Amino acid sequence: MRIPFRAVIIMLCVVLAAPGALAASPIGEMQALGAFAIDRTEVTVGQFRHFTKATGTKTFAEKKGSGLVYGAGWEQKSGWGWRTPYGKPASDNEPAVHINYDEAHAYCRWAGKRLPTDAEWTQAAYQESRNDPSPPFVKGQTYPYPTGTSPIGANCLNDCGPTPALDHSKVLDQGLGHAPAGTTKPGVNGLYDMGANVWEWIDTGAADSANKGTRGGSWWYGASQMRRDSEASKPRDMSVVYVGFRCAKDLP
Ligand SMILES: [Ca+2]
Repeated sequence: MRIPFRAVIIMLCVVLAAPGALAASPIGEMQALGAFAIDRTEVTVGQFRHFTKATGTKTFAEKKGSGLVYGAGWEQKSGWGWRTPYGKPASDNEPAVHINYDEAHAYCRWAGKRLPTDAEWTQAAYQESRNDPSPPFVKGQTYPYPTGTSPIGANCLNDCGPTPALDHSKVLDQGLGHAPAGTTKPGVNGLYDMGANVWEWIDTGAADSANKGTRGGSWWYGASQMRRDSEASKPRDMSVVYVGFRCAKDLP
């Protein structure tokens, strides 16, 4: 079948106008939740690679040549960054980490999105809003964990049952490391890894605030960090092996 030249130009313009479309999530893009939608998975290495190529971005951790992990206090690990989270190249479906707040913010803006607010993130994580949720979830119900009534199925430290985590324990003082995005059990609102895997930057405080919020805990922590009352914040310029992000956007 021949495609008219004009149609090709129109299709090309649509793609170029929506850069986020070039970086589709591995299991479909976003979940609508009323007035906003949120990414179903943490932003991946493959998605972040599209962003760096399109914008020429070099992250703070890349410029410094190292990223942080907590061992005997904070430790700088040479050669750790979003391409090489534990010192070796990551697959495209792994969560992008060693990304600081402003870099996460810039990615979401490039993708036509933004970082979620704390209210949006917590609604998405703990309150089932789908009209026809998959069992055992019930519309309107609020859950103690993003995985539901129990933390089982998340990639956390010790409390969450079997995990699809990639085993990087040889280079860590604690824990196994992250799992590829979207490979743990889907939770409230069909979202993956809102509890644990990697902490997620959220848009909190004043625009110029030195510290920004993170939510959900990570593979380095037990299930208590996955709960709603577990609020945390970090310096906005911090690039850490267990901190990543996902994006949200307004719906018309
Ligand atoms: Ca997470």
